[in-house]
Amino acid sequence: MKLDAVELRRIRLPLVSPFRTSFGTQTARDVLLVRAITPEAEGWAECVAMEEPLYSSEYVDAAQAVMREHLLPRLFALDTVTGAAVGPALHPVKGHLMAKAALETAVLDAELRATGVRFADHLGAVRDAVDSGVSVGIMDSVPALLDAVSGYLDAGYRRIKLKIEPGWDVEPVGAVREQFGDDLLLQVDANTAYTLADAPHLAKLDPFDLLLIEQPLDEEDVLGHAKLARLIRTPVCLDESITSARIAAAAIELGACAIVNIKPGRVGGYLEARRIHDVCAAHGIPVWCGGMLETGIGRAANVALAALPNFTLPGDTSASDRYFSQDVTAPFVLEDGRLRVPTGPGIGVDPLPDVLESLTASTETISAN
Ligand code: SMG
Ligand code: MG
Repeated sequence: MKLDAVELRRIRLPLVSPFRTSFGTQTARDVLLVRAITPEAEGWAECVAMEEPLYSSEYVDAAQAVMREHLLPRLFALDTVTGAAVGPALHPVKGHLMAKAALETAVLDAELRATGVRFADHLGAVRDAVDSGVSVGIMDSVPALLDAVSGYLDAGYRRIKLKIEPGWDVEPVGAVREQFGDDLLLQVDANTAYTLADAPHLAKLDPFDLLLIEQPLDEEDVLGHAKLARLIRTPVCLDESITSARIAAAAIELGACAIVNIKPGRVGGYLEARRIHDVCAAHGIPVWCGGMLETGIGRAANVALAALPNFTLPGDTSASDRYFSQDVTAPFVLEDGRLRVPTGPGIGVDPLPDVLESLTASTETISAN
């Protein structure tokens, strides 16, 4: 396949409600969509880099710049391009995993559409639908939180994840456990807000029988997570720290995580995400699919990944209306607390042209010659 051109399109979507984490509050998504144009087919992907470098060092303006200046020239230099060839071609460029992931996914989508293969089948999916969890932001009060959780449970979500930070942890988590009972699958995510010195405080979450605590410490503090894991009963899950299969293997050997959150954007693409899935499976470490407030484009690919065998915990694979009143594709909807894996070739969804146009802030097309 020859890569003729790539369109980089920025769209802006308001969120249905503000989403607050330990690192900031979001009210809208500024999304970079990538469209790979080849003679045989077009492929779509979504770059998960956020507007500001607060979740990780990447941010969307930088992702677009590195694609234009450093990544795309390397892809255009290839005589033929395939999804599998993208990673090796971009390897000399350090970092920028979210930008690389989006390019690999767009090329892979074009390739799979051209050959009539589903993304899910290419990855090795074993399920037609995946269990949906929901990530619940930090709220102004415990009653507001209980209200929000109650609404999500009524909608059918199979697992609740509460964002926590110092000052919003033991009390709200205890209140949710108390209100909704012991059967609720409940977990927390700190987005690096604590230090190892907080271990005695985090141990106060032990009685709530959480599925896991996600990324309590700094992304570079893998050893700290291993030490923390010996001081608390709640299983430690890593998100930000896991940027490759190699790091996943090291973190597991160190005892830094009992569970891994896999986000394809964070690790450089779905092919590396699958390698992490495989490394974890080989070590008996369950995984689940994270989320970056994706539109239907990114969500479709995530749902395909979440259908792999070792994704045994519900993911942050929520319905479109969790974040958006109008998605750019046909919306993903909960069916008995699950999302259905798309059935068409490639990622199996297409942007709705009118919606896409109405949300577009800018478009840039970069051609091979
Ligand atoms: O897509 O439902 C989603 C978001 C899930 O909490 C979520 N993501 O650390 O796991 C995480 C966060 C990162 C993004 S927060 C802006
Ligand atoms: Mg997280």
